[in-house]
Amino acid sequence: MKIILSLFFTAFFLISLAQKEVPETSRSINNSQAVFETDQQLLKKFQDMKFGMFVHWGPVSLKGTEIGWSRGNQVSIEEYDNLYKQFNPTKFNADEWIKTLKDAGMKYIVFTTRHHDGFSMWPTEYSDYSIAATPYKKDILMELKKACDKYGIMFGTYYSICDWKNLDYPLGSPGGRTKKETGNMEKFIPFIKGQTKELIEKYNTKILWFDGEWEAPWTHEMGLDFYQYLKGLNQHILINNRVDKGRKGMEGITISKEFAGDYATPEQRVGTYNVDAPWESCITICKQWAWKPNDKMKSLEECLFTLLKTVGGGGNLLLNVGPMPDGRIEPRQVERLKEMGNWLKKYGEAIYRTVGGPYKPNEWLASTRKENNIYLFLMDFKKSEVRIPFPSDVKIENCKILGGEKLVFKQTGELLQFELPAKQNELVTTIEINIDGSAEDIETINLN
Ligand code: H79
Repeated sequence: MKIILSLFFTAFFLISLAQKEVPETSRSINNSQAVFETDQQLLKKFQDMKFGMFVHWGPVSLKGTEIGWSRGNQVSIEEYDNLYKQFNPTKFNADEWIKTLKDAGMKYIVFTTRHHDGFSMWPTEYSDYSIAATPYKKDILMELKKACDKYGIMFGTYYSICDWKNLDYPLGSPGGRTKKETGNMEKFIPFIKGQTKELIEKYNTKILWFDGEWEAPWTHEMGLDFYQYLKGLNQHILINNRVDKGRKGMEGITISKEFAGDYATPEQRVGTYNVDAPWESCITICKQWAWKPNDKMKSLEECLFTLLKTVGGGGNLLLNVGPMPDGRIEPRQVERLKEMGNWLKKYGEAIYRTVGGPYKPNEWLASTRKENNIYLFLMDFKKSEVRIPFPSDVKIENCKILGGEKLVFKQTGELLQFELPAKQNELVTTIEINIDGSAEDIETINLN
């Protein structure tokens, strides 16, 4: 019996070796000479873009429930894991998506290549549970990548570290609350390294947006090692802070030297003002990440104010859409995005390539600055007179409605006052203040 068993295990071992060769994984942090740092030029380019599209998509859109989280919850595991057999988004058109994105004034995309449910949205050599096994078959990811190149859009990929389906990953559905006997991180890590290598080398992804790092099987050491491995493949990519364990909850705007990650990722909220370290808020246009029929959609006002408060606070906004099972982005969402784009066409000079502040955003005011200009965004502002603190040692040369009329202003001590023209029929009144000197040198100003 013992002999039979050992023969069986040897055979099993040989078979697993014969499977896809996995990339070298043993680069240890402790004795590694290589310490890879953020590509500052790329980071600057990223921060200048301000506005991107997050896309959460997969076979789960057929059910209209939440991606990953509904597995073993609203949808049984058995049903969830078989949805791919019906996933056939015949109306998917990468060109149309990227045109929609561009018309929205967005400059980059982050697309879910593999969420917590473990389904790969590209034909990967490391798993059979992928887009290649659907009736659709086609490489959605490559089509998106090509459309991004055509329209000058930065291409980025979301990738979940946790995988509640994969037997090598120790936790399972629902929501990582069950344990798998077969869990083995030493087998799992080569799998995620192999997959992300494909994203870097075959799809030339510029952003790796990790998630699912909060679960216990993933450690700080693994995060550091993974970050170094990826930067070793290509130093000119950005990796969010969820590659490591440094995120403190959903706020998490800090990045530190201790933890790996090029920028911070507050989720479903505008990050707290920080113009010294890079961050990006990811926020859904409706309520769910993945498509849900008749999901409550945010108003233009809400979308626009969210963008202004985010950019005014020093961050980027990654606004999420969940495409439908037929491959289209929902028309009402496309319409909302177009409205954002129309506003940005008019006022984009006060958004792109700016720095947040000097005012810490509040409910009615956000601000940005560039060279010798300060831009103020008055949101839902009902009064005709603006009175705000302003440094007395900074000389104002000019004050006007952006793209419009000049305003008469009064600067007394630490106070700036000006009257607004009678009729303000835009959601936002955008003011441009020219100063004598660099606006970026002004200290942060707190509003009451
Ligand atoms: O991919 C998106 C989410 O699935 C993932 N991160 C973003 C980018 C995410 N990770 N953690 N969370 C979301 C927070 C978890 C929130 C939950 Fe829920 C509350 C899980 C279950 C209840 C949100 C609401 C998800 C399902 C219902």
